[in-house]
Amino acid sequence: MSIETSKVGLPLAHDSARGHVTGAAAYVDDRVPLEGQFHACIGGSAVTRGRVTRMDLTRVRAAAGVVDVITADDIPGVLDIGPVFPGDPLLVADEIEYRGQPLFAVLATSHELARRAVLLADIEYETLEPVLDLRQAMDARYYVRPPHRMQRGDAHAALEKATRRFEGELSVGGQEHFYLEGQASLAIPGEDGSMTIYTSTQNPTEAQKLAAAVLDVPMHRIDVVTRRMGGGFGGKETHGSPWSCIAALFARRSGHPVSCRLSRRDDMVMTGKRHNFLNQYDVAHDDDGRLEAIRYHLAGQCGSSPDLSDAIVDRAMFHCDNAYFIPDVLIDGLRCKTHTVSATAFRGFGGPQGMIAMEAVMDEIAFRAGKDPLDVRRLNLYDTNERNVTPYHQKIESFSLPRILDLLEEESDYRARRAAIREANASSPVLKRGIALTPVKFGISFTVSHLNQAGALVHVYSDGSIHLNHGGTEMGQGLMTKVRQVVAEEFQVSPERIVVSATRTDKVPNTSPTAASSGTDINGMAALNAVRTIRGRMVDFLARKYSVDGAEIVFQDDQVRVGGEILDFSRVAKEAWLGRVSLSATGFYRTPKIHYDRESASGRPFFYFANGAAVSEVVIDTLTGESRVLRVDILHDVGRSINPAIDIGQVEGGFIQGLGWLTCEELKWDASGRLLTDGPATYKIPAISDTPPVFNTRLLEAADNDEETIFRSKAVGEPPLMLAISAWCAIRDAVSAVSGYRELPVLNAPATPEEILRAVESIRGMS
Ligand code: MTE
Ligand code: QUE
Ligand code: MOS
Repeated sequence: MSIETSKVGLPLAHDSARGHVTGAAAYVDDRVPLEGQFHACIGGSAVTRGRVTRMDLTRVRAAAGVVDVITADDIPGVLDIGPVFPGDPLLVADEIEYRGQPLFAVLATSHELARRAVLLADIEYETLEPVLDLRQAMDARYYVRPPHRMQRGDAHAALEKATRRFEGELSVGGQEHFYLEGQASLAIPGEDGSMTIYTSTQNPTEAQKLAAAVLDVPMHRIDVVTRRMGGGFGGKETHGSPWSCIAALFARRSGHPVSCRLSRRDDMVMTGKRHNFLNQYDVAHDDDGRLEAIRYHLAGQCGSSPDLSDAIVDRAMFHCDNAYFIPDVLIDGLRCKTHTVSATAFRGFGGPQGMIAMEAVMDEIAFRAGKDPLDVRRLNLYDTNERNVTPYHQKIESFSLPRILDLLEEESDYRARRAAIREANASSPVLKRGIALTPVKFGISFTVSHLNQAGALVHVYSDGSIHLNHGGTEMGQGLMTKVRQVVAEEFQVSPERIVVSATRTDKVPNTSPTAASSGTDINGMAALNAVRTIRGRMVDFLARKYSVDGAEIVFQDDQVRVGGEILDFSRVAKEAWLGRVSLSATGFYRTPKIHYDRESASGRPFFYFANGAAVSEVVIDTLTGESRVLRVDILHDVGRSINPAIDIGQVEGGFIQGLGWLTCEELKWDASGRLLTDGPATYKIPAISDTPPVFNTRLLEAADNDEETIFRSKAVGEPPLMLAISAWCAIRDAVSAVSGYRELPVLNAPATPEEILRAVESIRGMS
């Protein structure tokens, strides 16, 4: 493969980039309303925990424009749409478990009229005492799922005989997805009980399966179509399905097309967020700052139902080592139940919540050992020889972090800047600066093995144009662009020749959610597999027709060289068609090498690891608690990048989203369980002005993947979010400066101005 003809590695623009900025890229709710289209709106509970004793919907039914009203009794099929375990009734039939939980749904001639009608419900409740606090749930052992343990060695014994030992606790906040496009679905009834559902989901197969279950029809009656989402971030993995099910139900009952899109407030109240965690650790280390043992307690607040919490708390447990070898380790993961909306997937899937605990531990060890935190991090880093076994017994076989840390330390001028900051802080009483360099090691693969599969469908038309379809969904991350480059590469044609169409369950069935950063890895491989089938047929055909050896047939520059002749790719397509060669193929991929036994918590859950590191420099105002990020340097390993422009976009976007999680985004519920932060006025996501004024993002050069991934690239979607932990560590470093570095304060996440001020006050005067 010559460099000139390589399609992978090109910084192509996102294939909807123009559409995104001009508005031509259509989202579900942008469709021109169909003739007779109705609109659904959901009525939620006004109490946090309890039961309905009387529900009078007479006034709702009589309201202007109302066509239909349904409750749990009107669901013909399955009521509980919990994705893995039960616990998620589509409409409450029994106990109410959180404020805003859907009780009934209204169908009206317009969105506005449906919303107005919902307000007219007359409902009486019997209330029960809710559990709202994570610590309270933890103490009461109130769980949505049983605890789970991982261990290697004997942490208890190692801790007992340790000379240097400390305990600590870190509270880590949740996060609202705040996708620009909220949850939206449109169900269009067809012939013979069939239904087509256009929906903003990361998981079309799940939407199909659940609509079928709720309507009590086989899956083949439901087609789900997803062209793109205006952001998903994990919030549309399972939490898009209730709304497509409601739309499908009403569409079935009315025979009309039905749109169900949530208002921003309903979206924030009724759909799940990132799990907040309470992390406790008991740590032993030696005089040099080398870890000896850790005992972790990681408690995730799961809300009212299991949803994906088993896998999410597992992923927190899988990442509480981050990049460091722990000789003896014991990890308990708790899935605590509270009467709040069920927490769900969010970029990193529990990984960030586990990883930040380890980075807090690293800083504390450095503080106690009197060393630069970077030296302690390096000292504890995994290697590929002996200090290479994770708490789940997977060996680190290949590790780019030592090289990344060397390069980044040098390029960011870390040492000199740390010294300069210390010096400057000594003479700056109000403003204090801080700096931190933190690594990320993130396991790639769904830890639930069966999800690591993908399918694709490729057609070559007789004019040489190519149609590509696969099971992954586009949420802005550039998946379609990258898989298109894969197909272009394998056919050696220009990407413009290829069109990627909407993800559809009737084209590629039984797909996994687009999640775990594996979209390109698995769908790219499935597409490659399909292309190889078609290419193989073309080669066989040309070899016969032109009496040449297959080895003499070369695809290059939108052409095919057949012995001495050069044919245009479109001519080959046409000749193959005339020769009655099938130019359509499915492709399939299953990730190799992975296995995991959850019972013994050991195996090789991850095909490989994605790595990166960041240096953040911050300044805090010790009188107001405000913070700013002044400079960020990132070096991230995406293996051999398929599209460096898109990958850099993912790294920058992920970092900023992580920065929001750790600094300004704070979810607040009142004492009765009502979400107070239910709109942009009260929930603060990072603004463009929060972009660090110096923001150097680079992909690791000469990077590779030792595993046979798609063109040796590495997944990029989630890992960069955790690079923002460097900013949180830098803020903690800045607070420490208030005590002349004699104290290292507890700093909970998010480090909002209030929390920073609290931490400052806690150590002020201790110098
Ligand atoms: N990038 C954009 N622009 N929008 C998104 O919703 N989701 C993230 C990440 N990057 C997201 C994104 C999450 S949570 C995941 S798991 C991956 O993209 C999914 O896509 P991939 O597997 O194709 O990387
Ligand atoms: C990472 C992920 C997911 C995961 C495991 C990971 C994920 C997801 C599931 C999951 C688990 C069990 C199920 C299911 C999905 O696991 O996104 O339907 O039955 O949905 O390590 O991102
Ligand atoms: Mo991403 S949290 O795996 O959708």
